[in-house]
Amino acid sequence: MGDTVAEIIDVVASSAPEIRGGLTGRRRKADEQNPSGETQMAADVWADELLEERLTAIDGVGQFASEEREGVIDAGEGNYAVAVDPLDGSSNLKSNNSMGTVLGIYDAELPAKGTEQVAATYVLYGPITTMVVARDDEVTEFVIENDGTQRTVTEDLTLPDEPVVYGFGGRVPDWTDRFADYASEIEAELKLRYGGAMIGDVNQVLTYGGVFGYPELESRPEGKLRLQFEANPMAYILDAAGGASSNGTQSILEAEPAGLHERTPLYLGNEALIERLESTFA
Ligand code: AHM
Ligand code: MG
Repeated sequence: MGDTVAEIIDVVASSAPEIRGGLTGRRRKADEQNPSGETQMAADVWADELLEERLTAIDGVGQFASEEREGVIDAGEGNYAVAVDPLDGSSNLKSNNSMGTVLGIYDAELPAKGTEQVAATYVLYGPITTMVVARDDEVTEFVIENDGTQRTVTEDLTLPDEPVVYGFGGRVPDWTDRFADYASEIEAELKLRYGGAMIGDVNQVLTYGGVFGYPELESRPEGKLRLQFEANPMAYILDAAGGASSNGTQSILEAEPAGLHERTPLYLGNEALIERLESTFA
């Protein structure tokens, strides 16, 4: 049997230049909403269809699920399930800022706990296209060339010990008191870097050390980001890079999923900063 996980990662890498290339003409809104009730961009729908077609064609893939579609697609006999956010941060298309593609590979039927992942990856469409892959507790960063070739830039990527940056989502008046308490401590210590796309914002934390949060909100205690498609893969990557994740009370990877499109507050970064968040919340 071939290496299905490697095949999945290769498909994401080889599709990245095409996804990026197709953004130009797809900055308009689509007429649809995704299952989370958000207006889709034409690029969201297109990237979703492209990845669905290619990933379900892999023999070892049994299930495909995406932030942009309601149910789980049955892809045949394969053992692995893939959960995708085809274009994370697509609201940044209008202002031409960074965005990404996120994917978790689960050795279980979806929805599944984060610990069921065997690998996770994200592509960052920044000034250059990079891809970060976590597998077997090791994180590697690649540059993806225009022809889809992967060139390794950092092997065994780990979070710097000394944290430097932070980025928190949501409107400040909508933050809960306990999150505002934590944020005011962090603001006094670290430097704000926030771009409004989780992939870009977490990639800065992975590069410089620090903390990212899309927190619980007064108006929405469950936060914004989705457990299966966004939180679990990013938590898996940060964990493999020596960092930590939390939903406020426990590791994201240990959270039991209640549904495919379930949202969760998400905090990621250096272990000490995540521990501090949990003790502020306790
Ligand atoms: P998306 O997957 O529909 O693009 O939504 C997720 C994005 C994240 O990238 C980002 O952290 C968050 O939404 C920002 O939300 P907001 O624009 O509400 O601050
Ligand atoms: Mg997203």
